[in-house]
Amino acid sequence: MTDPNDLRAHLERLDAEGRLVRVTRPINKDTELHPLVRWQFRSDLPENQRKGFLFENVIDSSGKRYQHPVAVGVLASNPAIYAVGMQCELSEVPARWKQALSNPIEAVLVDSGPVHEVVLTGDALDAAGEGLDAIPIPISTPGFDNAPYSTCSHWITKDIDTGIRNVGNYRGQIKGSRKVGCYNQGGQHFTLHLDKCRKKGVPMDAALVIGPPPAVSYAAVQKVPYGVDELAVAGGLLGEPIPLVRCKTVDIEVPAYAELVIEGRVNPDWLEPEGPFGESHGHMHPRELSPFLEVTAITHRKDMIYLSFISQVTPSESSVIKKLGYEPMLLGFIRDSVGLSSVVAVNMHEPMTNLRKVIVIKMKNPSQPEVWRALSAVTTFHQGVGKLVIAVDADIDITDMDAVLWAISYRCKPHEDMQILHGREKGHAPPFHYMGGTTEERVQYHEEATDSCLLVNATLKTPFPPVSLPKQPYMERALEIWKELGLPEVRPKYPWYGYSLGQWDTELEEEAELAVQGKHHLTGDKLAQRKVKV
Ligand SMILES: Cc1cc2nc3c(=O)[nH]c(=O)nc-3n(C[C@H](O)[C@H](O)[C@H](O)COP(=O)(O)O)c2cc1C
Ligand SMILES: [Mn+2]
Repeated sequence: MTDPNDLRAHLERLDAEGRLVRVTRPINKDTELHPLVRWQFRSDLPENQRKGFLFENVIDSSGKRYQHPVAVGVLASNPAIYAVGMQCELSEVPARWKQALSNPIEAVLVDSGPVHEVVLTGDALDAAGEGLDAIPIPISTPGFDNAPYSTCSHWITKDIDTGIRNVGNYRGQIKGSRKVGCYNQGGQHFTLHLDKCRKKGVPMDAALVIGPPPAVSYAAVQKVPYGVDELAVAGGLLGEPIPLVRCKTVDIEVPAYAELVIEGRVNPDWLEPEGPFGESHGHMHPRELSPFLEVTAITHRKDMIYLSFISQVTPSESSVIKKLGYEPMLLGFIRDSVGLSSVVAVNMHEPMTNLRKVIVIKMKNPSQPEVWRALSAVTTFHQGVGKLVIAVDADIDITDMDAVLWAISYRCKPHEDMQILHGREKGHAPPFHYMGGTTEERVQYHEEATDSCLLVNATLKTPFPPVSLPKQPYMERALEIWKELGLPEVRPKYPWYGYSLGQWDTELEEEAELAVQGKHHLTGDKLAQRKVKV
């Protein structure tokens, strides 16, 4: 049973577009699988040539052969793959997000779905090599990670006071045939739900969903406000409701067309060490005390496809998947909530830094107080957002750090145009304390770490001379000749022609015009009239 919005329909679309690599030779999920996909992020392969991977013959270090294939990088190895998953053009993605957030569509309950084709409960979960051990969960960072971790695992829980659902993508450390650790960064909605259960003295029902319709995954990784059900946001992204079925052993509903669901309960009174695990801040995240799920059921499709994200050092699938929703949300916040329509675009810088640290905003004719308000607004969006925030004018290509550094170099005086704000949250980032030691020492990781941020106003404060490149028509004509000559194909890099920045006048304009007409002697004669004795 398939559905046009489910993961396997998406994989077919990727395949049809030549964006899926099927690997049929045996691949060791513990040592080979993620490193192989990693090469497309840690090499000079252009972004648009990255692919999704489907491993059809998965083994492990003990030589075990798994029945089920593993897909990695199929949701967001690059923006084009993300757009396939959203079932729209890449250019339509920001509007889809805007639409989904303002018009979420509630999920609907249905009687049955393929995710219940296989149901394992009770003793069946403990049989050797069955249960969690039958699922080919890869090791993301072989040599550093201490276990296989689920990475594309959407934890569904409910607020016990309101009944409102939350879907958050958090990793799961596979700790035994019936136990999955759950790591939460500060402020995650799963933690808020668990805190409520602890206060009431009740366990928390949870379901870990893997491989639902891609729209659900795109919603599960985005920070939407607390109390907004990410399944309704996913419905908004698709323009139709997500069908749900009731779990077999807990009071949770899950997407009927998911590949796999792990049901269970979290006892709010206990924590266990979890980690280390390779993180998107580009370092190994240390062991911390975290809650864990005690598994009560595993349900999946008969021919389940296991889905994994590739994260760690950015760029990665994790940064691509967040960037495409995060940027429209940050822009919407500054323009609509803060009310600054002079901000016209934002770039959350991705390579190495992950998305939250370095943010460039493009502003159209702002007043200087508007620039400072926009810069500080960025740093209030979410915890840890905006360590280096740079405002530039509308002529700067904010996706090109060379151009941004050009603006900083000439349009910004550090003693006047930079501000350091103190007392900011460090967010999801090192440094961490020593990872060994006793439990008490590890608890120190939870101390409130503070950081600061740097705001950089690199907008023009005064008219500047034009950019020193030939005017647009000359560059365009030259490009035609370039092509005529059969020279290698080039893609323009902005700025590729000169333009005025306010400091130019009609006399200089006329002189340049005379020059291109070969009449520069007229200018020479004119200037001779203005000679002065020194
Ligand atoms: C690949 C990937 C892995 C992630 N892993 C975690 C994780 O282990 N723990 C966590 O707290 N957030 C993790 N996140 C970030 C959360 O998915 C994100 O903050 C989301 O907004 C959480 O949902 P919530 O806002 O409902 O809590 C991950 C994101 C991605 C893309
Ligand atoms: Mn949430």
